[in-house]
Amino acid sequence: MITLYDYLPSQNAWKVRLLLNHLNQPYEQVLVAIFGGEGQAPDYRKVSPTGTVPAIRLDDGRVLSESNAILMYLAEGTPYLPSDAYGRAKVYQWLSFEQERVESQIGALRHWTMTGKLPRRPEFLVEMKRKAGLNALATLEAQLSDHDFIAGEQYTIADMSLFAYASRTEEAGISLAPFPAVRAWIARVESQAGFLPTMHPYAIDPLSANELP
Ligand SMILES: N[C@@H](CCC(=O)N[C@@H](CS)C(=O)NCC(=O)O)C(=O)O
Repeated sequence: MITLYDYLPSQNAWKVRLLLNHLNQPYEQVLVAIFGGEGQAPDYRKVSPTGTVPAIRLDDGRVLSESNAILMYLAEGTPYLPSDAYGRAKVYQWLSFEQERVESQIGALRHWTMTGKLPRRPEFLVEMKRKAGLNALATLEAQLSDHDFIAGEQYTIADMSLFAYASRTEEAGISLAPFPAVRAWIARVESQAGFLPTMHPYAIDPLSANELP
């Protein structure tokens, strides 16, 4: 059975929980107190070089980190990752977009907003992230106006990855009202068999008010 190194409010980790749920694959969960410094412990850095969650350990002891790399690995041979080179590359295109334009912008804003750190951040930085988040949503809106799912007509790990933060923009202080195609896509993703509705607020972790080590 695989082990998932997890932190419940992490939407990066939720992506992996979602795919495991779709695949009906059992796993052992090990919680990592990232705000308590456990991510930076030398033993955990051997599992995840950056000290972040999610990470997985396979039955044979091999480890893998970075949410999208884990999705690629676990989706291999399933309907959630195309088998042809172009289809896979298209999924990878949107996974790269997710990391650069969504996770690191909307994800950061959501973290700062939900844990009360926003007022401690420089105003220009918050404004940059908000603008970048809105630009990312406009890109998604254009793509989803022509396609049911982000990489084409098939629900893939690109949708799972993007959903993690693009569906939580209100928690980052960004309204989805101007993005009807994104809202319709959110409803389509939520209606997929095996969708995982449970997500956790940072408030469940009293340590989350701390800065990350
Ligand atoms: N690019 C990474 C980002 C992972 C990440 O930043 N995870 C956060 C939780 S959402 C974390 O573990 N942060 C702890 C830290 O940065 O020390 C991924 O997609 O997995």
